[in-house]
Amino acid sequence: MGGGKKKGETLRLFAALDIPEKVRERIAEAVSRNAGLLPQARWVRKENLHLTLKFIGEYPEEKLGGLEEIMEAKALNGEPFTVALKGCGGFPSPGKARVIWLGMGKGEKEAASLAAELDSGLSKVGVGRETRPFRGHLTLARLRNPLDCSPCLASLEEDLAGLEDMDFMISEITLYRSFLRPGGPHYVPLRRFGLGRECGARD
Ligand code: 2AM
Repeated sequence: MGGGKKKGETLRLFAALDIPEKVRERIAEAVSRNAGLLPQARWVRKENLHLTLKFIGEYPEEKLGGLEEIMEAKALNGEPFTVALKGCGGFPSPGKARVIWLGMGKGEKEAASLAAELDSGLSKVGVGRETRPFRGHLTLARLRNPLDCSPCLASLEEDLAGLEDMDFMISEITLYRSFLRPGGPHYVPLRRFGLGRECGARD
């Protein structure tokens, strides 16, 4: 953790829920079997798979302490919950998708409530409010141009049918720094905040 911060710079940040390694592996296997159905897509690398709660965007490094305080308080107010990933879809629609995603069969209500708390809390330290309703999802791939992804979605969904049974506990929120690189984004965890308990670890 740490993310190589320098004084006076802005950091591209987001808050997310991490998923266990065995779930990532299961998803990555299905993606490798199905990616050929959609060669135009940029598939998210295994280590980058996450559930976004709040995209913060560029944020001044010197104000990071205040932002972390709010995240800590919101996490402390929450409690651990179970998540199960289920179903595939496309944003804005499967027929004209720019994003391919995995949905939440369990835990979406809790994730939505955390996202709303972060959205209102972080607005007090200069973070823009979310205008769209929260849709709990894990992005699998992005497309530069909208495309009919229905056949790929059907195949992925069949391949990932057992994923719902691999449910897992979420016990913390992670603050990530994102580095946009030509080969794809690189995400660095800056700090984790325990849900309902104090455990914010930092380098
Ligand atoms: P997504 O999963 O819906 O693509 C890091 O970029 C994370 O922040 C991504 O997972 C992305 O969500 C989310 N995010 C939300 N709004 C964003 C924006 N305007 N630009 C980049 N990422 C955004």
